[in-house]
Amino acid sequence: MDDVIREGNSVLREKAEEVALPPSDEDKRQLEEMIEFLRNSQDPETAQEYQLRPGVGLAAPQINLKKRMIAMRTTDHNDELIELAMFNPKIISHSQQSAYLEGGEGCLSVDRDVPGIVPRYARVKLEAYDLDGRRFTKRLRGFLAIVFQHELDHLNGIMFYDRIDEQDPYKIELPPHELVQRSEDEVPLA
Ligand code: NB4
Ligand code: NI
Repeated sequence: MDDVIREGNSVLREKAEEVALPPSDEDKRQLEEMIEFLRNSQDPETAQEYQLRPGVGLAAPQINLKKRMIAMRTTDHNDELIELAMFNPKIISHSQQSAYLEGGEGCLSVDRDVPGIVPRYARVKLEAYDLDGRRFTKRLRGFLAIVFQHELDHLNGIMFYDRIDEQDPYKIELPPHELVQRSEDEVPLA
């Protein structure tokens, strides 16, 4: 069950390939297995049995598949269970505003703590294809938006700690409206 590959495996640094649509039976089975993995990881019984760390998301490269597939399983702000299986997901628009998880991020492919702020978009609108190969769009915010961006990064070979500021891991970006503007008489003449 725990076939999650770890840091150091170059697959985690590669760009995953688009899945041909409609998805093959094998692609569908693999994506379903990713959802199943998350369910097992969140069930104390099976997690114990297979020695799984709990996960709310999984990207195909983490199980050594160079395919653009993402699974998510968590509750939303209304405590409603959200399970999402996506082929070829992408962000079609996003907020200017950023957000981050207060406790930082972890990764099932990283067996160590990496402290620091991982800046993400606060809200995203995504486009993807479901298990039946049907296109859909969805707006995400809060925790779900952050999980999605963590998984999308995996499809592009990006690890969460790539986004932590090396010099100042707890640096908080200023929101755009607080961007400091020079007064006009300070602007150098061309
Ligand atoms: C992906 C997440 C890391 C940060 C924050 C958190 C958990 C993961 C990695 C953003 C995305 C997996 C995929 C959790 C977890 C809170 C909600 C509901 C009930 C247990 C669950 C535990 F498990 N990260 N693990 N890490 N990854 N919260 N929760 N709880 O999921 O590496 O690329 O079930
Ligand atoms: Ni991860």
